[in-house]
Amino acid sequence: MKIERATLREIPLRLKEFFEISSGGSQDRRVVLLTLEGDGLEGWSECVASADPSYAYETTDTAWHVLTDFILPHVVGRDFSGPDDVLEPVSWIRGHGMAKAAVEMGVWDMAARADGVSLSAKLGGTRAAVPVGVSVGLKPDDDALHEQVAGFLEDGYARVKIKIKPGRDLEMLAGLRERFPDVDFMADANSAYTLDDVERLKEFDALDLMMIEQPLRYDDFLHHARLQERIDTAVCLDESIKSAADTELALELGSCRIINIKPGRVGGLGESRRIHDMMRAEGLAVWCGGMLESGVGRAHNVALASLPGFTLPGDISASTRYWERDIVSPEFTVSEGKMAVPVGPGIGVDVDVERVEALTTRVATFT
Ligand code: OSB
Ligand code: MG
Repeated sequence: MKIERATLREIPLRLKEFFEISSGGSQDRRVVLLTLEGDGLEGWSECVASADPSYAYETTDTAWHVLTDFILPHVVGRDFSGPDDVLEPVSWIRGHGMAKAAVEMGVWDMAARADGVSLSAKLGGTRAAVPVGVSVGLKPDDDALHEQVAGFLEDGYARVKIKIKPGRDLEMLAGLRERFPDVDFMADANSAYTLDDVERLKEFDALDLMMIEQPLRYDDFLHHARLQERIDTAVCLDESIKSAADTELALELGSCRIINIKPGRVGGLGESRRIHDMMRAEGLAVWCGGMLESGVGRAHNVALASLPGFTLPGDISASTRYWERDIVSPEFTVSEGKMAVPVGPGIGVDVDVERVEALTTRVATFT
């Protein structure tokens, strides 16, 4: 294969609602889209970096810089065999997994189209529809939270993830549990706690949560292991896991029982699949996280989530949960807790290229 042309674009997309987590928040997403062309094929992907470095060190601007100054100049025009080796010329670049993942994922789309199969099939997906949940941001008060949760349950989501932080945790979750006794809830702290909070975190055990996601520091494996020893609720790691090697460390130490896999965070779909395989071999569950993607990133996520080990509902919500209007058609929908996996070639949805071009605030092209 060869990438003859790469086009990187940034478009602004406004979420329907401000999305707040313990480490920050956003409403105006700066979406970076990559289009690859070669061998008469096209590949689309999205770089999931956020505008600010509150979730990860990468940002829209660092990703743009690393993609345009270091990655794309080294991969465009070179021969490679597929997604597994396209990034070989830039293996010397440390970190910047979200920037790298954009290229790797675009090549997965190209490779699937080359075979005339869906991205799901190309990855080894086994399911036509995947269970999906929704992630609920921090709300100023319980009334607003209960109202939003009730609405999402009406929409049919299979589980509801609640963002928490000190001051908005135990009592808030207990109120939800009382009002919705049978709902599958989980909590995501985005690193808002320390091991000193273990007594409080232990009290979460009474709430019958599916898991608690990333309670401690974004780079801490040891304390997560100490915490998991002391609480019954399963610890799920998000921010901490940036590679299969991190997964090995977490498994060795017992830092978690569940992993939220985001292909951008771990450097691509190939690494996502390796993490999936490692967890599956241990009999542990994974699920696909989200980064408030447009329909392009969502298409990659839903294809990944069709692999057999993604047994827990992902943060893969309907297009209408995020946007007034998505940039792909058909838009992604949820019915009875599931999202259909596109069956067309590659990502299986059409990008509204005209609208994307009209929205583009900056563009870089490589030939
Ligand atoms: O921690 O999973 C997270 C969004 C941005 C950054 C981090 C996270 C999230 C979400 C949203 O929870 C998931 C989604 O895309 O719906
Ligand atoms: Mg998370």
